[in-house]
Amino acid sequence: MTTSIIGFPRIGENRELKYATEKYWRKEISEDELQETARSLRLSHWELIKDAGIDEVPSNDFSFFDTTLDAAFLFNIVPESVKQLNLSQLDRYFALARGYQGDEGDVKALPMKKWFNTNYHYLVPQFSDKTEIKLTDNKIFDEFQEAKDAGIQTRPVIVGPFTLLSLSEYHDVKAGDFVDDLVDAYQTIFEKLSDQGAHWIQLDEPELVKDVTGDSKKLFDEIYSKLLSNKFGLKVLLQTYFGDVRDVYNDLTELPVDGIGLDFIEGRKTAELVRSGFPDDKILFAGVVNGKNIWRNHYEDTINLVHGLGVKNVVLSTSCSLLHVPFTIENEEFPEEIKQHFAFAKEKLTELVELQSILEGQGNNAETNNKKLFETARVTPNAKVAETIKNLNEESFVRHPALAERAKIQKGEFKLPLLPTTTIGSFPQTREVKRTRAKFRRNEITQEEYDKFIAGHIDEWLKWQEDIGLDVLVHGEFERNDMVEYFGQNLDGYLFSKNGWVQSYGTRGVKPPIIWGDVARTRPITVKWSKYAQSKTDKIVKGMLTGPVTILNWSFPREDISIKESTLQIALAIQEEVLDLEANGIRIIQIDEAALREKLPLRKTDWFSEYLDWAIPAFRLVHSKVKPETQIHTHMCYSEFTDIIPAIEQMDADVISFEASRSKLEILDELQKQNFKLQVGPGVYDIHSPRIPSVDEIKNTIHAILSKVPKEKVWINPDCGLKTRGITEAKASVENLTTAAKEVREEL
Ligand code: THG
Ligand code: ZN
Repeated sequence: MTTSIIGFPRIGENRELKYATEKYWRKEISEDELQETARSLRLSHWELIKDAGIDEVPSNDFSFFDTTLDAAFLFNIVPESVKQLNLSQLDRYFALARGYQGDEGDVKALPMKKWFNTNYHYLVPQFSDKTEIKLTDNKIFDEFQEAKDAGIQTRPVIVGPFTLLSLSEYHDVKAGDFVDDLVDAYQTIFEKLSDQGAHWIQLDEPELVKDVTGDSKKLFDEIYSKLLSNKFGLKVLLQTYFGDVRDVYNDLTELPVDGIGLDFIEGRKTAELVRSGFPDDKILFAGVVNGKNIWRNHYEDTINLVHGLGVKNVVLSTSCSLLHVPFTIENEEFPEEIKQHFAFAKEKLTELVELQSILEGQGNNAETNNKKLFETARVTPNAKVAETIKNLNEESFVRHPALAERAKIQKGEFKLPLLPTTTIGSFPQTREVKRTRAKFRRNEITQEEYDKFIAGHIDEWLKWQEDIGLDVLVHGEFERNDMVEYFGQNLDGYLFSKNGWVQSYGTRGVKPPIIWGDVARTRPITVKWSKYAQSKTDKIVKGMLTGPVTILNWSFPREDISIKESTLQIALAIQEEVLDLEANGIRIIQIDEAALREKLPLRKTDWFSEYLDWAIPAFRLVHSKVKPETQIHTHMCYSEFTDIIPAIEQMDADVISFEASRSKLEILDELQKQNFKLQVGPGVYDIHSPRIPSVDEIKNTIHAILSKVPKEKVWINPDCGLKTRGITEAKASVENLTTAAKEVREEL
């Protein structure tokens, strides 16, 4: 039995790649210096994997930004505007990733989307009638050679053709138009790698864990029957992850591939499928070590699982790329009793090797030590929380009176004008703001100094909001780092790593907190600053909270209790906060569910039973007890929720704001068609770009909204928080927004 992994984090133990890349963008280092950093990271990661005892090491899992973008770049799926930029190959690549504005022209970045059910984002390749598929890059070959020269035989990895075509966007063309050319290009890769001395290639096809039926199944069949007609002597590993392949399992086992990679962690049916029969002439790459969470593997369960499969050739592997977990636990400062329960990327390599030894009958110590970890209770349950959850009944999740009745009461209460204006919550997190928070954290300034700084910012921004005539104000969230980390730091049951960075997109990372035990609120979290802000103005200041589903989705969850149970615990904590805000005079409370859509199961059949049936009630629990006159807002990033509109309605908030400007307000048609009942604030401009929208542009957008949504239900706001924007553009944009709203209001 041997071991392998699907991919390794590429940013480096101390985010070396992030810092070098950002320096290169600021022109502080040369391309050669950046390439040298990249080369040394790749080499050290290959050596680390090999030295840990992993038998088969992947290559080309490295990327300067995103591996889907790498594939698009390799196959020449590049818009004409970018091809024409007279730049180096690397700078054209970065132009695709980040846009380009300069002497050579003005090019927008490719759109970015969530990578399946993760917090990682990929860039969406764009096909048009100008797209001509051919190999125009050498990265996959160069990296194979680089490893080979260092004495390491690797298995090059690339996004598979089915997933690549399925994730792309098409302009006046369709995926089927490109199958032949794309298959030719993949075969050329096979041939070249084979010539270079490669034995294997790994084609990542996570798209296969979705519903693969109808046209999608046809596309898959067409691609693979052509692609595998000649492998040029290479062995092909067809790698899937993030679920099971129930729709195509029987097809896969009959394909002339040499290895099939399956996910035994998220794939609920994987074991059952494999037990139904797996061919002796193929190798099962069994994803038994969780690539997405940070808990130690339960060896006994894993060994029993592998034994029970009855498969002849097994390679032990991870459930997905280790990209989704931090680099190593070694640099963390948790006490040993806590640390021993965690395995980050590097530690997962050791787990695979130990599992291999145990399966070969030699892992006595490892087996005993692992057993101990699971023998005794890790945490003491919080009896009070358990009792509260036990006593929840249907009524606990229902707010009274019903939406329409509340709307009437709130109308009388707030006396807001038509098209009320507001913002999503955060204002620019300038270097000064971040630095001051850091100083406070390191005890370099006193609580009084820090409070004075935050209060000063709130005062300043409240005054600006009043001056430009916004209707519902916010305090600006200057005291918060990340919208999840901040709440975690104020809840019982959470742990925080010092260096547990996970790539979110490009050079940007997040540090997901760890849910260690039962979650409970121990003290007010946001009350102080919301109350302060409200005391400073006669206008209404919105309270700002993160919802339970988003807090859970952006944390590393427990594996000893269900996600539903943890979410209910978080919901109760946030419920206390909501009621505390209300008791302290906050009359509008926004509960963000930015990540609600993200963890929607990849298969439609699982949407309700596996997710929405508990996620939506968890949200309702948070606000079910507020007074009729308290208005509940929610906000969602990414407007791809046309297919779950009834579920969104069931969240039973009074107002929802969402990103709409980039999706060209398509969602409004759906809202109209489905007679959506909530008041809505479809973002009227894109905050992800520094560009300032003009008054006329915003007025046009407002008119477009009013043609679909009754004017009594419309709110006017940007499409997301302003924390990543500079002060100048943030202010100018929101000023134009209020002017536009006022002008349209006068027309009505
Ligand atoms: N929080 C969390 N997850 C998220 C977002 C978030 N996922 C989706 C979306 N927002 C991703 N967007 C970002 C935007 C900015 C950053 C990260 C993810 C970012 N990161 C800094 C970096 O990598 O330099 C972190 C700097 C720091 O805190 O020291 O700017 O909002 N959980
Ligand atoms: Zn948002």
